[in-house]
Amino acid sequence: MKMDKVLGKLGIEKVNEGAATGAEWLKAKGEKIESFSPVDGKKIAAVTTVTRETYDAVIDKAQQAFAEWRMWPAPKRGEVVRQVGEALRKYKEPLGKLVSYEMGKSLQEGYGEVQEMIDICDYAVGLSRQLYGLTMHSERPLHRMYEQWHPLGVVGVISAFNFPVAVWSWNSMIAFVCGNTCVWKPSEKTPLSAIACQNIIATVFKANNVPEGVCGLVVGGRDTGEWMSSDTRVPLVSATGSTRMGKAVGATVAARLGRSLLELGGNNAIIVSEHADLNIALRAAIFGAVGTAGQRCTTTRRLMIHSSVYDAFKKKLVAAYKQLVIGDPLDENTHVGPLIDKDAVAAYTNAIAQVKKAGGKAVVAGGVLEGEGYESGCYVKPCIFEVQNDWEVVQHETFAPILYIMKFDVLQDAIAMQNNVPQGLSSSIMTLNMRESELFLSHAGSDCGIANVNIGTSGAEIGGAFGGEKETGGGRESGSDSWKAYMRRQTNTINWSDQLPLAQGIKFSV
Ligand code: UN1
Repeated sequence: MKMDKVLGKLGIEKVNEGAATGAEWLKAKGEKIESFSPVDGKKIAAVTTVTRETYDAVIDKAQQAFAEWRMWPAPKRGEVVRQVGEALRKYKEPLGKLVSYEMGKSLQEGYGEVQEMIDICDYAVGLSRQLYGLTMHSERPLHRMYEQWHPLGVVGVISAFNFPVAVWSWNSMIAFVCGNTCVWKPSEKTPLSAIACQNIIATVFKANNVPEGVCGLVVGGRDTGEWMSSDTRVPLVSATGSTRMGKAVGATVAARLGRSLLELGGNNAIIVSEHADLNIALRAAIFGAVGTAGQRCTTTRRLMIHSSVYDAFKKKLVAAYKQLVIGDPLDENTHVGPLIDKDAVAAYTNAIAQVKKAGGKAVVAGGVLEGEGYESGCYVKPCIFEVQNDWEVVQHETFAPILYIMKFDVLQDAIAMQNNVPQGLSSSIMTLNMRESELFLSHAGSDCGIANVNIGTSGAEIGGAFGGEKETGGGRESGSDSWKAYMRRQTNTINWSDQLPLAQGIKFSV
């Protein structure tokens, strides 16, 4: 594939300065970071990171722009976002290809990610006419009470490499219709996909005379994230990534009593009941475990299989894993692409060593692939181990295609096992038995933010609220009423009488 052509279509060859206030690119002066493709190990480009000075300039501009942008009627802001969705439809092919090449996910998933951006734009357009508040009855005569939702100001968005563009759009498109301005710090592992998005959105914003500063970009490392977290000019920081990162961001934002919206690690399980449709369970488990090479926060990491179907299901898994094609993600026949970089490969091999040390039995062995097509050193074999849930390594999220399987006899035990991890993002049960599925979905069931029946743990639609409990961070992004996190609620009481009665019947006269 001609990547130069793809980059050209996305305007990357012109601008890679790493800081934009909107359509305007600032001359960044920080260190250069190089973006290497895990697909073939080649350098795609070097991007200049921001210094504190450039970062401050972008935030200042975002603050100034907010004063104007918040006065645009929400449906007018929605109209601009509608046009962003149109532009993304136009650029779906090159942007999907760049995501696939820079991040390493399969081309289908690269396109799927851009589709997720288009979907959230459509959703945000409708939402721009539905930022509803409640009305209440006042206890005082001739008084009226209601609540309004107002924008917050500058929203900082910190995103991870694994969904280099979609997660930004979930946050930003909703934040925009709510009247906020956004400054995005993308993962330093995928800066080019971010620059491509900035170019696309800036063109649409410029054509609509959106004030410069509504959509900013700061490419940088951990220090940039720290500046954002401690910056009182940024009332909300929405961060997606590892639990370690989220704890640092959450603590720093909390120290200044700011707001954070955290979407962190998962340790997602599927329960395969004795009443499961095993063919559906198999497909869901495999896509969940090896899709995106195990690098989704919703990746299926654990399977609890009922003892009566355990051997049969294990056999099916082994047979299916043998069919997996591992290789160039831009080739449509490939199922599993590379991991993001060699550090991720080291984490994978390290986790396997720990599993083995703990006594885990390999059902499908792992290993790093070498030879033709695997020169980048980032390709690994998806593997399966029989383990126990309470092992340290099983309790942690390793961002790689390692699937842990366990046996159970009683559904309640499987639910307890599934809940007995520090994370609480996604979960599912495979069963055709209504009593089992209702138990799983009940308050005595899954403790996760997402609980599914007869579909896997990954691949959520944008219409629902996305996020989870415990070490997953508690935040909700995307659909349902997640928009409320990007706004501040104001309660208003209006007196249209000629008296001043006090609430609670208090008498006070002077
Ligand atoms: C993530 O991995 O950070 O549900 C997000 C899914 C995708 C989003 C994953 N829609 O798997």
